[in-house]
Amino acid sequence: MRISSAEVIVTCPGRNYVTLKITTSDGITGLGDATLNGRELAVAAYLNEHVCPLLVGREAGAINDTWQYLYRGGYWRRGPVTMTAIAAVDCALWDILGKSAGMPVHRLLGGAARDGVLIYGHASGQTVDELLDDVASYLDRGYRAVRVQAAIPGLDSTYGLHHSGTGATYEPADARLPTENVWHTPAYLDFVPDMVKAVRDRFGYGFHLLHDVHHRLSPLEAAQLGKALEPYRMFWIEDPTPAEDQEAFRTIRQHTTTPIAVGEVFNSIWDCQHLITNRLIDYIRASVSHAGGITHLRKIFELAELYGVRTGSHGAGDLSPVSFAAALQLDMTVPNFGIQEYMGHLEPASEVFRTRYEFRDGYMHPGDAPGLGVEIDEQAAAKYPYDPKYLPVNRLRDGTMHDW
Ligand code: EZ4
Ligand code: CO
Repeated sequence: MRISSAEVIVTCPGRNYVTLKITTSDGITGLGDATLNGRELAVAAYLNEHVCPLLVGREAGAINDTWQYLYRGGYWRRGPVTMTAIAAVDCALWDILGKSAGMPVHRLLGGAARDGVLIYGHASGQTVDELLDDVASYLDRGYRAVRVQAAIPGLDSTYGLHHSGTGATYEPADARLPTENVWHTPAYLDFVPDMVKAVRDRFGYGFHLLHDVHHRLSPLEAAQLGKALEPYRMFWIEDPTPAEDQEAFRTIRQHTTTPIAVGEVFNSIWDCQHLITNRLIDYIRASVSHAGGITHLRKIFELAELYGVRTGSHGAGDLSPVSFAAALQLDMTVPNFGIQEYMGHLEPASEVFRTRYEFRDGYMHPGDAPGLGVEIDEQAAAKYPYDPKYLPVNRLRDGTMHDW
């Protein structure tokens, strides 16, 4: 079974998504998510210009060789654009293999190691009261794990909040040119422990509680936050510092027992080798679509297993339903699974992507459909043309650029 064509589909049903569709000589199609928020067309061009021509004629089942061919053969290794492109090819080939075998991908990976995938949802509010109402709605719907974010008093804007009143998940890439946010660490550190305390005071400890710091703190500030949150038994704090500096996590580690998750911006095992092998983190957040696909993410997860690090993959709305379906397939199989982020997708995404996964009692179930279990409606996709949008940027009050 050989690859007969590889096409890139760019569409904007609620937000921009880039999807790779590979077709074989037997007429089987496979999908891979190639979306890189704010840099979508770079990956589309990388695929169209430099990868799709290499795929035609290759054996579709040669997933390992194709991965190595694109990674080693490209000479210029790693990086988010390259690794997102390779990921899309990898996921599409797993999808094809599953469909040709008549099995969901998790069975090809050795079979399910659990009954379902624990997910966490995103609760938020412009005020703590609004956040509490949102947490209540997640718990009412059966969620067993909730991420909490609320507007920080004294700052004009805060990342990671739903758009007020719409009830829809937030879309961080919100403007034709990057929105400028202003950040002030003392305001944040003063607020977050009170916010988390309010959640535990109202709802107790019978569910997992998470919070995303979004790379804003220094290691010592992160250590202070972790200590302040210890009484509230967090499942994790996420991305406490920018993680290029892996050794910096030792400082956080030495000062707090609050678990640490990191890695949504990682694109290869080399980004987290030191963090994992030195046991500096508790959860690795790399995703199937930004870290080289199922083949490479499985390698990261297996390294993590050796060192007692569990998985907690990124699953924001800018990873398409194709990515989420692939994540669930892998999550089902790894022994050291921790949790999976599930932010959901803005409509009309469900018109373009037909998914089979189902939410029940706090868990997501990938279903038994062959392959990844997701299809694309190309006619629907064509109705929603690309709409360029950037992620915001962040400055301190004196104008200094800060991490967003
Ligand atoms: O900012 O996916 O945990 N989720 C997040 C996301 C990321 C976006 C970046 O494109 O931090 O909201
Ligand atoms: Co995050």
